[in-house]
Amino acid sequence: FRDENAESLREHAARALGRARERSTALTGAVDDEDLVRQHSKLMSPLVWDLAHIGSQEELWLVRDVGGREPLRPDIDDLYDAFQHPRADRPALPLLGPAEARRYVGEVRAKAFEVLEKAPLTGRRLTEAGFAFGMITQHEQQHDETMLATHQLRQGEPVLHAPAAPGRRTGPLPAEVLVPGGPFLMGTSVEPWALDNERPAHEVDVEAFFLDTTPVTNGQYAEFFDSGGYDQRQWWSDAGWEYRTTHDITAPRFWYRQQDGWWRRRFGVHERVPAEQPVVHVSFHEAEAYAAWAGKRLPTEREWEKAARFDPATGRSRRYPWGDEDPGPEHANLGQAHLSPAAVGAYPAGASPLGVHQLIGDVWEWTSSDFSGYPGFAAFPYREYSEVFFGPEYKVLRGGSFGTDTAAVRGTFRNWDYPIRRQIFSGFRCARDARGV
Ligand code: AVJ
Ligand code: FE
Repeated sequence: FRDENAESLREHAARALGRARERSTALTGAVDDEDLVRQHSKLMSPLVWDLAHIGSQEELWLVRDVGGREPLRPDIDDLYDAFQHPRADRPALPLLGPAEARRYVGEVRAKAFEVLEKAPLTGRRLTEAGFAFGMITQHEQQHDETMLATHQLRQGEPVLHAPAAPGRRTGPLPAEVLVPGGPFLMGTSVEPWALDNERPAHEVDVEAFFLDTTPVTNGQYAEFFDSGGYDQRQWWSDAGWEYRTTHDITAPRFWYRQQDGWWRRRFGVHERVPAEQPVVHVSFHEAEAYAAWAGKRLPTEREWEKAARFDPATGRSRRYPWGDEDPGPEHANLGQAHLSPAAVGAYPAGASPLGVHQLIGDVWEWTSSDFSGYPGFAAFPYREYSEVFFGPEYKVLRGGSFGTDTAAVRGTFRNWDYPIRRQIFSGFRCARDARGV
């Protein structure tokens, strides 16, 4: 992929698009048609909406804008415009049925491949290095992760299957790592498929800080619960306490208490909560309360990225904690290879030079930062991708989850959501100041 040769760029884009479509097909093929049109939660779209929306965006951004082709279905643009219809209202729309939606996405994909064969892939930023194809791949993979979250909310027997996530492959790890102070290069101007909000690269100064070696585990989180953390006002922000009390938030989403301890429902399987896996399905507010209880805080986004990318030997920012190499199965728990986070210590080959583990994969990590544009930000190709979300309502999450594809995460990648959300695959790790150390 780093090879600039147009044929290899084309092949890379075609493979990435193909992999995304296999995943969309599997996620929508795992349930019957009735299940596809049903709304499993007010927070989510019916799966059949996500599927046709994937096709609709591909038609708008790739087939029409980049390819200059005639519209296939201009009559349905509005139905699949996420800004026109909130998720809760989507089941009532005159949506394409499952068979029509499948036919539609197939027709759009055939046109997209025609465009791919002819696109110059150099020169204009939309086609350069196959950016538009990269953007469409990432968009589909992001909706695949959203569909995976819908599967998690769905009631009923398990329909998705994957090998169990690996266990620990290290001895005991130190609780924290000291990240040295000083400037580093945040964001990127060169990563070919980086989205507008990751750009441009810019130098930021970060004071020395301690970062947890691994994400906070279920076992650690249960101690917060056991010590009464959910009932103790002092650990919670005003907004967090308001949320905690009005929505009766008493444990991570999908956890329930049995006489012998905590259990959870995970893609239809009922199991004891595994103590060594990172906690998942917690809101920003719960993460923040845990950190306060632990005498720590959440990392800022720049701290997180410095820990993930800074190489102290060279002072350079790298693409991933382990270096510049694309993620392999030895580096990180990504791509729905497993249907849960892996135990802490399961990916020593993915650790950073400073010894921080599992920054990429397993769980999205809440940071304390609001979502905003970097200095010199330029919306591309549309304001609706990132810019309209900038502001204090959204918090940034980093690093990707077990449900994030390798094409849709890197050291610079930024996700965002409301601080109350926890149907996403969200966890966290803690930080603390090292001033005076
Ligand atoms: C980056 C995950 C917040 O799903 O709302 C999908 C990605 N943007 N379609 C989302 C996205 C447009 C976005 N997140
Ligand atoms: Fe979308």
